[in-house]
Amino acid sequence: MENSSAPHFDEPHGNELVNLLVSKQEAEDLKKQSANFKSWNLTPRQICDVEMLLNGGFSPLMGFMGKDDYTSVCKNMRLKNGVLWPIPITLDVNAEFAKSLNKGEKIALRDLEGVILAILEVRDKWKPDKTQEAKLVFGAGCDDTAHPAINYLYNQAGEYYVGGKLIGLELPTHYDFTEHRYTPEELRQHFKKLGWNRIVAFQTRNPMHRAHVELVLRAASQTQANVLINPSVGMTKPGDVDHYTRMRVYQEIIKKLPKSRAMISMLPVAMRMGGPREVLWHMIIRKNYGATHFIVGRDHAGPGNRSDGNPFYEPYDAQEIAEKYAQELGIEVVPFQMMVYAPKHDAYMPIDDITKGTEYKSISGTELRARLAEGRELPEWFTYPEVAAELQRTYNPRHKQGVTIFFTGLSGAGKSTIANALMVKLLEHGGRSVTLLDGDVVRKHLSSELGFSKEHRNLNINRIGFVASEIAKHGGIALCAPIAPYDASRKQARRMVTDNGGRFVLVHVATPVEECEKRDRKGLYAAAKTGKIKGFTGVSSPYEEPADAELTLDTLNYSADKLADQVLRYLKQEGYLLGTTILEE
Ligand code: PPS
Repeated sequence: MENSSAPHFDEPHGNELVNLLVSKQEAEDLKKQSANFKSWNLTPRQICDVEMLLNGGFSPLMGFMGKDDYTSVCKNMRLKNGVLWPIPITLDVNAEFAKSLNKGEKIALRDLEGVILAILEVRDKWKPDKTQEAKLVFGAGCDDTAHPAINYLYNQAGEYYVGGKLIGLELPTHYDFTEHRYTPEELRQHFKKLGWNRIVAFQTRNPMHRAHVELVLRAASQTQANVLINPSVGMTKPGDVDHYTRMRVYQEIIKKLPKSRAMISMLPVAMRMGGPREVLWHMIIRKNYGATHFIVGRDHAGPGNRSDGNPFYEPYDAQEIAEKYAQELGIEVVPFQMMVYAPKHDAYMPIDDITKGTEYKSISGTELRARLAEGRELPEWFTYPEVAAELQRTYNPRHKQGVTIFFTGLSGAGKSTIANALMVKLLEHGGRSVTLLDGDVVRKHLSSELGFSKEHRNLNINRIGFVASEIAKHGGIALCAPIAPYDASRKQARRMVTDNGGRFVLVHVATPVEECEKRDRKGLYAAAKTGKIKGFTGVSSPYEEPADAELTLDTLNYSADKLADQVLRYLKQEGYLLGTTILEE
């Protein structure tokens, strides 16, 4: 999508699209000029926002919100000019960067490879009241980081926001499923070419199954519209099925819909899982992409449950608000209840159409994931064999999944000895590739320049976490045996591994410091006591006992051999190993 004129935008929620991209020539010139600009390296979420701003998916926004729009959106769900807009679109940066900026200054916004996607003309910078934002935008449970957007706000977003207009140089490059990627303008043109003027869009962040096919078929027939399968593929809820797998699933699903009445277009949006507010945002976006109708099912864009087990939003909150604002937004809502399978009729139907006493079935996302992890079949009534096969290709059963076994404990606690014994037992067992990342060995090869300050120790654990996460991602077992004295860095390593699709097992080798001192196999405690070694863990540097260990090992009463068996038994119990050669005691 290219435009030779300056950015423009027309009436709010009309049919006009903002186009922030300048011509190729202008982009080249600006790139040269930008050598003198400060640079901001965009986060993955910010890259999604920039793409949606540049391609007009966020019309009528012209850039990242300034303080006045932001405040008004948080409080009233409207931009300061009164246009309905429910979600703040802000550029969060760290304090140091924010402080270096002056009003009117231009900054280069770069993607992960350093490519300049856009220039931002700084209009505003401010320190937001995050508590207030969470409360106003995400509602009840606004201090609960189980909500992905609240977690992002408190734990990932920078302290400051920078607002200003964007000048688009180029859209982020995508190499995957390119035949299913359209800008709003391109999709509108495509609909025109197909002669479609009634289009019902279906938003999804999950694989689709028989229930969803029934739902879109009903929606299409009710509205006499063609179907747009419009999956969010930017960022969704952590732990969701990756978009590559989902796209392969949608390509199977589209074959189940009447030929030439349905198509797939990927939406590069970063979801916030904001339930009622998010549904309005989705409607604005779909209108921009040319849809005339929008399916809103049960718990639309719901983040799941709060830490106390109660839902963040009620299942039909989003439907209610969608219907309330549909007219203003200029897109019709097609509400749907949850679809369930009625064996008696061998059909899917809305749950309210099931007569009392009639049996019905459904499989929740959690149960689906559990079935896949255990390598169990997905029933025919639930999904198509082609879809099941795609999911099984991605979701290895547990005995094929990557695992990190992360030993932590004081120097001399016995971590390396137990980890070594475990490695040998795993190799004897067979069927798994095993890598040992021992504390001393890592320090020799991976972290040779690091010392033992808190900062260096955390960096060391970060590196171990990174390598372990790569091993786990490729289905291997990583055994790590550093001291890892700080809870936060152990948690960070856990996150790195699990975010990469691996499993993480924390094993606390809980030998008391007095015992380690008594054993003192390397003579380090003696040196630490005399002050020869400074900042020694357990003597002159802290060790934070883990409260989140999956296993705690008692080296006072059991040998390394027995303790390695204990870990092995745990791995078998949890399904990470098939069969075992260890005899039960
Ligand atoms: S950390 O804190 O996790 O980064 O430590 P780690 O990489 O496991 O390194 C621990 C090994 O380094 C030796 N050593 C020290 N340990 C603790 N504190 C200080 N100041 C220190 N200086 C050297 C020690 O041999 C540790 O090995 P293990 O196998 O744990 O005894």
